[in-house]
Amino acid sequence: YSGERKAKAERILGLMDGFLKNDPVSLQKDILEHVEYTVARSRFSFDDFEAYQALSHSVRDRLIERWHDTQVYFKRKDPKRLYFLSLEFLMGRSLSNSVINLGIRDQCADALSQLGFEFEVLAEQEGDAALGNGGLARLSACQMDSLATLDYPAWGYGLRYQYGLFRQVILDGFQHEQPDYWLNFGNPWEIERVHVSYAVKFYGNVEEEILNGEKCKVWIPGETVEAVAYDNPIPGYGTRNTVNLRLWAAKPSGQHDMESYNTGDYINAVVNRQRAETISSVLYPDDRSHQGKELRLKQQYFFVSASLQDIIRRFKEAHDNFDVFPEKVALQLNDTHPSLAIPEVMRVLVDEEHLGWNRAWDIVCKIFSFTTHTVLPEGLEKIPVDLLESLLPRHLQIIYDINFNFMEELKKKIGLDYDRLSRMSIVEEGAVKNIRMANLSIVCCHTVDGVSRVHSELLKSRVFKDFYELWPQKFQYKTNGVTQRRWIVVSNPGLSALISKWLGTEAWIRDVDLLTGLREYAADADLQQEWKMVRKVNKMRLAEYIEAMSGVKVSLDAMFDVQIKRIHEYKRQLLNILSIIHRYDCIKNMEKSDRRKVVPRVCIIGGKAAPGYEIAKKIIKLCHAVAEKINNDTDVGDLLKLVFIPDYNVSVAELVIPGADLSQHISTAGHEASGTGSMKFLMNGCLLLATADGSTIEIIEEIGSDNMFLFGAKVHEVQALREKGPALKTPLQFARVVKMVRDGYFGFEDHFKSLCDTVEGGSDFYLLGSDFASYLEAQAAADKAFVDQEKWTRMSILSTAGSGRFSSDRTMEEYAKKTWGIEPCKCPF
Ligand code: 7GP
Repeated sequence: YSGERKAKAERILGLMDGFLKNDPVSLQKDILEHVEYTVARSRFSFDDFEAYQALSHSVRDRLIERWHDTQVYFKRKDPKRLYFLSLEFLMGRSLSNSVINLGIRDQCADALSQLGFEFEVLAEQEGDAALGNGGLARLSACQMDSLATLDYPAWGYGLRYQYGLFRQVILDGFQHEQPDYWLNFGNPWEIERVHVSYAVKFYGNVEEEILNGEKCKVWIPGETVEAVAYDNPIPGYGTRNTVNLRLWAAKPSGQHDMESYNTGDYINAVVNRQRAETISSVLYPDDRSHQGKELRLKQQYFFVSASLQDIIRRFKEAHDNFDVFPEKVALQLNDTHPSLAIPEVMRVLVDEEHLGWNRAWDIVCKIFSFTTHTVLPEGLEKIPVDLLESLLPRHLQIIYDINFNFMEELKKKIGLDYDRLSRMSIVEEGAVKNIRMANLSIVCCHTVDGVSRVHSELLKSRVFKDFYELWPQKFQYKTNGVTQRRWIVVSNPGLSALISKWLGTEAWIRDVDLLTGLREYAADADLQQEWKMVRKVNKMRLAEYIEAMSGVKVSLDAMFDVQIKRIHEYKRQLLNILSIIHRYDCIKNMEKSDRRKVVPRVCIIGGKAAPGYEIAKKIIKLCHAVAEKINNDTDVGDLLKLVFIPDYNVSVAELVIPGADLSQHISTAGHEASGTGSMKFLMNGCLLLATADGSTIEIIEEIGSDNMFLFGAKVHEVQALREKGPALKTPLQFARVVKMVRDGYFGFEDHFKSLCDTVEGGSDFYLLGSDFASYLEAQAAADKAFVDQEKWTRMSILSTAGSGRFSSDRTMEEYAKKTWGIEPCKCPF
């Protein structure tokens, strides 16, 4: 600064006490101030929740300081920025993660204990921010943590839903959904930006105008809604950099509809305006398909339009020529959900900035990249043309124009191969005409990423084969990763300390490849002893939770066997339950003397089913029915227990994963695009029971197949097995356990009939029957290994040691270099 501004800045600096201090006494003062002035309780009397609020505000103050410094620095340096557009972010809790990344965990704990509070107890007061469904959404959260830690100039953009993913309540074994009004008690981790708001338009019609002698299109919208920004600072670890996750909330527009006010119907006019807020009110709870819902489409456009207005405003503050846009902006589409950004950028550049179609198209082709997260055909979004025409008439025209040009170009390359042309067209003809959002994304993006190697192979050979043949250079993959900060340091502090002790450094928290250093101690008796101790403490914590949630007492000597993830037929929770029935059946039919050889198991299953997904809901009911029978059978006792953990979410995962001995990732090969739960278990030294699917194939390469329990058909075998259909051999044990369910051994036989029908009578699409025998063998191998605790512990240490490749730090570096072309921009203070 110079002149007057400089004098003002100096005066402000003179008034300041420097940055906020992080010693326990300063923290105590800050906490007490927030108790008095923010929470408005007396400093001399406040409870755990109020202490949590005051602590969070003290932490937030520190986040804001760093956030400001980072944003000012980015602005000054003006690097190419990454804008990560995602309709879902599954952040979970923020307190523990923030204090660890800020490096003030111990100071906070000290400060609190002197005030008579315990950090862990306060951390439990926080609810989850569950603004997403499953894998895709938690991946976005992990990636934000890595982007901040690696100093990348990145911004996340999404929607601030008022209701996150529904809460799962189990009544009589059935799933019921209840609203998650997570903002009830306020959210200290966000900053409302009342002045950062944009008008988002819908409906209306398109007119032609003559501007400077040229025809141009003008969209006359029929409805306007305001998007208001809420900023969520994301701190990096071991750096001052703190990036922003900006979430949009819908508010009634400031533009008044004078007509309705003047007609005297004041109340109705206000109520109508208020309806605008519904756009960001609720997250769609289905992670398979959301075909044809107007509100969903509105959500997509709302967040895309607001984000782009924000991005373009920031760009224009520093530049006046759009030709440098691709040097300053990378736009990442997290699946096709934000792909309306493509026609929106075209619309802004052509209709509002008057760049002309070709120049605008040239820019669009350089800025977008797209990652797909599924292989399921129902996961590929389609938008009915009718819907788009009424909601976004100008965007539909633009998509038609993009498609026309694409089809013309394609005809030149492949000739009049009409089948192929119609497969590749962005517009799907038929009884209902649709826009294929994946095709639109592939045509316009410079890179199409898969989330594991095998996923990418399937995209190239099946799902997007035609496109791969046309543009092989567009197709890449970056195997997913998760952040070790949350999934080891936050969730497993015991293991974290142990790793640092044996490696002699905490550097692995930023440089996770250092974990390989554990390999040389894998057989060390001292490490093994300490490793087992840490794991035992985690199991105790989990056992207490299980008892509190389900009333079932479990033995710590049993193998804790966990399958937690969304409930889907392809993820095969049913296969797991059927094998638990088999285990139960075997124990019941065993000589009493043989029972001594049985390895005791606690089978733990958790996950939500999409509200409209009937079969998935029946799987949950079956799990409860089987658990009821087994857990009340005193004859079986501790040899076998089955518990369903209700309302599975990020913070439950943080508790369960460190306490698991074995975890299951048993999707039918070729269906799990990547899988990221497996990586979290691996980092925590939990052994995997898995099929060779998604990223498991790459995990095998890192830790070796003898350190895990593999089974089942391979990706290339699945098709042939399916074609065999009813001729497929299934083992007798399989028929027996399915019959037990059918015959009402667990009650509710009418209810379970359609579930049994999905795996019998030639309709076993997910191949439970044909994989059953090898699944049981893998289960037996796991039992055998568990008996030899020395061997098991060695395998466990080697799992953690081999998990480095599955850090989202590695994934983000690959994206930065190969897809986005961005460089770190480290705030120097
Ligand atoms: C998931 C995939 O099912 C999972 O395999 C992958 O690990 C994860 O994304 C992260 O890439 N997909 C979703 O969660 C999802 O909603 C619909 O996909 C497009």
